Amino acid sequence: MEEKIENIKKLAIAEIENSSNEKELNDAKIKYLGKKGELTACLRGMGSLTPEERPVIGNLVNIVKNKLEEMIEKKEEEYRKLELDRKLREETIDITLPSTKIKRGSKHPLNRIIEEVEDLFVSMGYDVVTGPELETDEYCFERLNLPKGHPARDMQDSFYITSEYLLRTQTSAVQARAMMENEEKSPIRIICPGKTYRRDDDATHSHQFSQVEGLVIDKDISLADLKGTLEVFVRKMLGDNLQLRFRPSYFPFTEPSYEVDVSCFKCEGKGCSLCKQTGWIEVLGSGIVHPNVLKMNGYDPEKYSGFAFGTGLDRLAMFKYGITDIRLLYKNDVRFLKQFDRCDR
Ligand code: 2NM
Repeated sequence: MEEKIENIKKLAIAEIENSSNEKELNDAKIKYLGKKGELTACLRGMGSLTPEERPVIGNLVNIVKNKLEEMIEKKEEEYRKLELDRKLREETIDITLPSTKIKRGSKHPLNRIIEEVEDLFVSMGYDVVTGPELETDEYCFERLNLPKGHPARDMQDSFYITSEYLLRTQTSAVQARAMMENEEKSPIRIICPGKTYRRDDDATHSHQFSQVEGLVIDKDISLADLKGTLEVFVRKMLGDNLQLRFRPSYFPFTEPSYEVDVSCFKCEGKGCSLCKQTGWIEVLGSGIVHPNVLKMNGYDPEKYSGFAFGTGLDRLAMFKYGITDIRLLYKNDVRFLKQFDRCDR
């Protein structure tokens, strides 16, 4: 019996020492010390021993058991350390590596233009007003003196959602709202920048574009106010020395109406490809607010008069930055947008 135990001890020690991972160690533990283990079997077999032998063998088994347990514990500790080392090595970060660069966005050229326009008009006492892009027929057309049957209402030109709702074709809808919402019917001085929609799509037209429209209503507003204001506006945006030309035109919401041309900022009026050899470039629509528009939005045309104007911000951005395809303004390609960073003053 003693010999058998010594034998088990030798084999167990060898197996524990030769184990190369936690699993092998655990297998050895079960094999020798488990419930059905070889050493446990020795204790069970004590019944067949003489009373004299029992304490001797019992003692021996316990000594061996303690020795093996001690060894296993040491080994387990070793494996735990190895595992911890491995984990630490795996999770090590090299704090001397350069960090990943945070990519900075850049301001969209249209936003640059809008901010510049807003700054100018706010400095002259205007409010900036915005409104919904989904508009009603009432605000987009009816209240702006565009009665049913007017060609500008054509289904072919506008995005109708239902027979009553459409994507606004111009930001003047916001101005009709401002007039209606002004319950005291007090003077108004506003600009309305924003997105507008028409069924058009080529290098110079986008189905979605951006506009800014201005509206001033007060007592004794005249064409002189309109001309002075637009002169300041155009010269601030496109150049101090530019000349303006007011050309009679037609808009349903103004009477009289004018298209405003600016002397070509590329050839200074001599004639070039940009101005199509005319020396002039059309930049704005404008006019004296039609009495019907005042009336329909609650203002007394006997008491008040007003002027209004509108321009495409895309065109303005294209002129100012020399962009030749309007669609570039709506692609949001960072390589395109980045180029305007150097326009920061
Ligand atoms: C333009 C040209 C001419 C305009 C008119 C109005 C309002 F609200 F008074 F009816 N807002 N904007 C207007 C006038 C817009 O854009 C080319």
